[in-house]
Amino acid sequence: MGKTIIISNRLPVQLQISNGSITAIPSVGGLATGMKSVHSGGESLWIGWSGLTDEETPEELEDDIDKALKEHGCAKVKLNADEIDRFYYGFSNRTIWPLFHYFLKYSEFELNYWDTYKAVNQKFADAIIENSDEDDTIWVHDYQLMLVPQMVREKRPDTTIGFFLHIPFPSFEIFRTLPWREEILEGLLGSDLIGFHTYDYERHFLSSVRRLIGLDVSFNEIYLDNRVIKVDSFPMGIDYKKFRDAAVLHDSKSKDERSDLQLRLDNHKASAPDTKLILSIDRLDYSKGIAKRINAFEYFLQKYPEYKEKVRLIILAVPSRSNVPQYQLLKREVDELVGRINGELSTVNWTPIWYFYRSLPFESLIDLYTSSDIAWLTPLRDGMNLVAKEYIATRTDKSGVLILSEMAGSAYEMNEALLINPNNFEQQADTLKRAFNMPLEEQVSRNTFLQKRLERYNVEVWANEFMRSLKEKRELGKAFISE
Ligand code: ADQ
Repeated sequence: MGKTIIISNRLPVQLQISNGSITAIPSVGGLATGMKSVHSGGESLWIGWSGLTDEETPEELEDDIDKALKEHGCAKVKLNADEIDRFYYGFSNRTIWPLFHYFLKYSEFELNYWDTYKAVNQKFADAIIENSDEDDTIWVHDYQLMLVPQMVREKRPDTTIGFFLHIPFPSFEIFRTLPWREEILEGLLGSDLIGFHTYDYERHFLSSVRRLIGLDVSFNEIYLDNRVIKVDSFPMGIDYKKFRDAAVLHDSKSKDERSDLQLRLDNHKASAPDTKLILSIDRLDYSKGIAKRINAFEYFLQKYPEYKEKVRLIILAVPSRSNVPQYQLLKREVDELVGRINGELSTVNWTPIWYFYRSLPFESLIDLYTSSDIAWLTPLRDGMNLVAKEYIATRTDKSGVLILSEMAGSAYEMNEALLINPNNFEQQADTLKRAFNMPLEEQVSRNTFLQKRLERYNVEVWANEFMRSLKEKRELGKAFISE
């Protein structure tokens, strides 16, 4: 039984160089947490980019960096600034990301980006070959590395390879516009198991495989040469206990122990008890529908002016990919919209929108989740959307209303939320009104179901289910060969 090799664009640690010494700090993101059960002890290795380009890495520290990474079970792939520019900001985030989120007009088809994407994927595949044996199990993550499975398969025909896509897989009609569509599919088909968040993404992928490369597909299996490739959906969960425990701890804090943000939120509640807080948290990304949400909020206040001074929208946007032009434009648009609406509608006692453009520490996220009466998440497309799940997990008294876009993968599992179409302002205005007036018993009843499901299908279960399915596939493959 070999070890498990995990591969993602970024490693689950952050390197910090100060005074000539290196520290590797584990990341706290969803993926890093979820993989804990898979990535533990000496049984696994995580391969990825360290976050420092070659230009930012002092040569004399290379060995120390490798040592620091090794302590966390990690090994790095070296990338220079040009590669990051064309592979990460280029093909990954200016070609694939917009296309897979149905923003066809933003998608750039640059040969230059594609060539670097191939070269960098080859670097990752080479790092896997160098660091693994034939009987290891390999799990490749996400859209930056879609060619890796096939590149590894060429050198290691019998190794077990799984791939998970964290973003949507678009419908055939969208996917077919990509000049390198066959190469991407062939890259993915190097895997034994390909996982998606939802059944629809799985269906779209199978349809593209059938129609673009004419392979035999039966139910969720693809037949290629002498191999059978399984395609399945694995909806990603959250670390439910972590959010739950943090919320319980938050509830137990005395006034002295409360953060400044929490005191401000408490003051707000105390000074205007019949006012409700609506929360939205996202990376500042055009796929998250932030600008539309602000417009919809303005529309809500026009349609139902009686809610002026009764609601406040908190927008927490974490800076993201700020050297891609569309993200800069979006930043300007959101800044202007918030400025205009606050300028036009604010009164001495009321600012309709509180806008934070920054990453906040975990404790502050908990302050916001626990203090908000409504969470309003309106992605135009979203692979899953973990914020929706995090909000529900922190509601210790089961109060709170989740308004969620039906375009988010999480909407498939969160039927008790109020599901909306983010392009329909009329529906959203009415839904906000409904949320505002929802009886507590109804909130409790809806959230009871949601919490039970989130607790059961947490991120650890997600990772274990994927690994179980991959190993099962390996055993079946062995039985098939020995027959
Ligand atoms: P993201 O697009 O990043 O992930 P999401 O699933 O919502 O989207 O995860 C965001 C994470 O960042 C959450 O855990 C949230 O708590 C955190 N976060 C957001 N704003 C923050 C802020 N200002 N400060 C600190 N933390 C903040 C991609 C896909 C998703 C998919 C995930 C996992 O786009 O669709 O759900 O991967 O597969």
